[in-house]
Parts: sequence; structure tokens; C-alpha cells
Amino acid sequence: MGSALNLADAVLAGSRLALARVLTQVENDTPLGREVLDGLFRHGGSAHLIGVTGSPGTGKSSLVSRIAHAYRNPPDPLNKKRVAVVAVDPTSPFTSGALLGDRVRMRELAGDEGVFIRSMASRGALGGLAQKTAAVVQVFDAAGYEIILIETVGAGQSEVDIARLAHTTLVVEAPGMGDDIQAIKAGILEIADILIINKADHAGVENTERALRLMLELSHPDRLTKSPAWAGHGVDDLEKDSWVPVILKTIATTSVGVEAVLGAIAQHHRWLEQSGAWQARERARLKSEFDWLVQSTLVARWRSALAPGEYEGALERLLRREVSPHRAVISLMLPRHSAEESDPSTRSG
Ligand SMILES: Nc1nc2c(ncn2[C@@H]2O[C@H](COP(=O)(O)OP(=O)(O)O)[C@@H](O)[C@H]2O)c(=O)[nH]1
Ligand SMILES: [Mg+2]
Repeated sequence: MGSALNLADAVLAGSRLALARVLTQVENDTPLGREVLDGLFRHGGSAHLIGVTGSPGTGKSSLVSRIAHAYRNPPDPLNKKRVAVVAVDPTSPFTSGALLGDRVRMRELAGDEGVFIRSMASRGALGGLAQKTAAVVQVFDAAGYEIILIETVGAGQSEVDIARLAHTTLVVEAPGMGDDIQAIKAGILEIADILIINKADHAGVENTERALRLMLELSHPDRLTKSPAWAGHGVDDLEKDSWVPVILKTIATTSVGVEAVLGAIAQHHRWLEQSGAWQARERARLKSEFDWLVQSTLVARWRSALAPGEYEGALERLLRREVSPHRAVISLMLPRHSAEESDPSTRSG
């Protein structure tokens, strides 16, 4: 199963071994990984991508494990879903204990063939982590995982970028994390579809809830937050074009509140489909991936065509204020362009 075609087929047929191999290739952005991704792409598009973000220690991994477990053990066995977990930690190097801790937290999922857990770390380099995560998610999607949980530490822009991948975003808070509420600072609250106050067994839950509700009202003045529009009602009662962020309380260590989280996720899924937001998010996601690829490909191609030192020379002239940034760009681009134009051997038509 060495070739890209064989690997893609094996992944589609459900081989965990092939899946693990492909994920490594894709994560390392190898030519083989790209080729397999190309082959798998048309098989994706149906998974529900669920982002789980929040400050370290709020209980994200514990909660993700419980959520995954609940999807694997529904009241009606017909609703059983295949679940992938992608744990992204941009703050820790690959060898840190955090990922090992995640393994322990997700122990109850071990041995379940319908669950696949993948940890990703950036080794300090943030660039492209969101793109790598997107690629890994595409593999799981094509491989038939219906629920893909993406855990990220909510600490900055890269996490927001990763969270944007998701159809549904859960922001996890915990009481006593300070009344300033960490995640708000990173602008994470704005992307929350479902707000979870985990560690509801700790003191200070009411304060955290009050603070979150206030922040929600301030950041979404257009969205009423008094009670979820869907609470106790049928789907028909859903507002067509606006989702009211829900606040839920959980205790991940004992699974309290996890069923309600699954209920809210299902409700959000229905809202996404009915409101057209599902298509809108798919489009936005693919467009941003496409745009990013176009830009990075063009820049890489252009830079590889420059003579050695040419770029640095332009930068030096810029620093000496001999040219403006705009002029410097033109100086790097135009001569090459006109040289090619006048050289008949490089003309295509
Ligand atoms: N008391 C209590 N502890 C929890 C709860 N959820 C998680 N924890 C504990 O909090 C610590 C951090 O949890 P973890 O899931 O690793 O948080 P993460 O860093 O957000 O992924 C662990 O020791 C968990 O056992 C909860 O609801 N109540
Ligand atoms: Mg974690």
C-alpha cells in the first residue's frame, strides 16, 4: 500500500493503519500526503466539525473525551457516530506532558474502533498550523468520521483561525479562572456557538455565568440571550437567521451535563442547515484555504525565481530609504517580466 492511490483506497476502506500513515504524511506536508489528499478530497464534506477551545486547564480534553464517549454510546444505537479527535496544542512542544495527559484523559475511548485520536503540536512554529489542521480534518472527513472534535488552546489568533474551521464552536470556561475571563481577551467569545462552564462542581459558577451572560449581551447586542430560542420548543420555533449562543454547565469528570451539550450541538447542526449557514461556512472555509494556497504558491514560485541576494538587496535599498516599499516590489517584479516577454523561447503561444 505504498502508492497514493492504494493509500487513499485503504483509508476509504477503513484501514486504521493506512489512516495513521496518511495523517503523518499530510501533517508533514509531503508530496505523497498531498497526492493522497487530492484523491480523498471528493469523498469529504459531510462530517460535522466541532471546535472546542478555551484556556488551559478548563477541562477541554476531559470534556472532549466525554462527548466522544456519548456519541459512541447513544440511547438509540442507530445514532452511534464515528468520532475523530484532533487535539492541537500550539503552546507546547511535541514531547511535553500535555499530550500524554490528554491520552490519560481520553483513556475511556481506548480500544474503540470507531474513535480515532490524533494529537498535533507545532514545535514552536505557528505558521501553517491551521492549514495542517484543516488537511488532517479533511482526511478524517473522507475516511467517514461523522463527528470531528478539534481541541485547541484558546490563547491567540492561531486558535481563532483553527476554530474558524469548525461548523460549531464550543468555548469552555471554568469558575475561578478570574473574573476577567481569559478567553474574552483573545476574542474567542465572538466565535462561540455554545458556551460551556465546566467544573460546575467548583465554587463561583454563578459569578462566571453572570459574567459570561453579560459579555454575550455586550458582544451580541442583536442576539437576545435571555433563554435559548429552542429551549423546550420544536425545530420549527427556531429563528431562521440568528443563533442564540447557549450557556451550559458541565462536570466533565462525572459526565454531568454532557447529554445537554450533545443536544445543543444537534440543535446547532439543524440551525446551520435550515438557515443556510452550513453552506456559508463551508464556502468561507474552502475559500480561505484556496486563497491561502494561491498566495503561498505564488509567493513561493516568485521567490524561487529570484536571483540569489536579489530580495535582500531590495530590502537593503528599502532600509536606506532609496526606494519606497511599493517601488521595491516593482523593481523585483518588472525587469523579470519584461525579460521574459522579449525572450521568444519562454513564450507559450
Ligand atoms: N473538579 C473537576 N475537575 C475537572 C473537571 N473537568 C476536568 N477536570 C480536571 O481538570 C484538569 C484539567 O483537565 P483537562 O481536560 O486536561 O483540561 P484542558 O487543559 O482544558 O484540556 C484535570 O485534572 C481534570 O481531571 C470538572 O468538571 N470538575
Ligand atoms: Mg487538553
